[in-house]
Amino acid sequence: MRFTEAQLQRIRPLWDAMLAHPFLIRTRDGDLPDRTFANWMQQDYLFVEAAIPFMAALLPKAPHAHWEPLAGVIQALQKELRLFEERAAAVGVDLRGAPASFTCHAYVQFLMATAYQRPYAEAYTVLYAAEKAYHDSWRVVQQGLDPASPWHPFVENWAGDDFAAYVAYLEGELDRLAEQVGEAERERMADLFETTTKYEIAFWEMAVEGGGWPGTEGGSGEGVADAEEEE
Ligand code: MP5
Repeated sequence: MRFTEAQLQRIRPLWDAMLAHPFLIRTRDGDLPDRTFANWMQQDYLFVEAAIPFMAALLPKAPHAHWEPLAGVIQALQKELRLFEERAAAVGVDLRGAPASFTCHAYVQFLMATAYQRPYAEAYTVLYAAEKAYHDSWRVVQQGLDPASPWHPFVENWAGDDFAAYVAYLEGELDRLAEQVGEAERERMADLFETTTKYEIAFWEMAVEGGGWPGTEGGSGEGVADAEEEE
């Protein structure tokens, strides 16, 4: 069985829990408070910004055949930042209005540590898992979100055909890399696949619950903002 297929099968309950997260379901159903969505926008903007140095750190480890595709990803990330900025301006969200949440900070540190400390196949596993997670997650939102919603451009970005083709490409390459390594290395790749999925769940959770740090009061998530909005 292909590596990616085996991993998705192995962690199916975790993957399904991610896809059933209330952030996605409530966004799909048009019933998520705007403040909660804005919280995700602010944090994901910081995440996407940090994904650029992550990709750049992968380049020196990559086979030559991956240079052009990886450079293309960096360009796509720049375009994605413009999408956030355009949407934020349209709905009056200040993308620099909040510091990185504990979860965003931790996830970004995990990305960078993986890129710098781990072999290419392991770091590439994290890239694939994060991109596949976003593709599948936004496809859930796609199955119901009003096309007139201000959030629809995000659906088009991650659930659309171009992104699907990119994820399929990453999947094929990751399966090839996994065939070329030994069993111990494949196990480390499998571990990172699972850890990345857990970070993805934590990210949706943070968007809903707020971006507080241990030892500080709450955050700017639903727990705090909802009370005001829904009164
Ligand atoms: C992605 C993202 C997708 N934007 N945010 C998180 C928390 N996980 C995955 O990555 P990209 O680079 O925006 O396509």
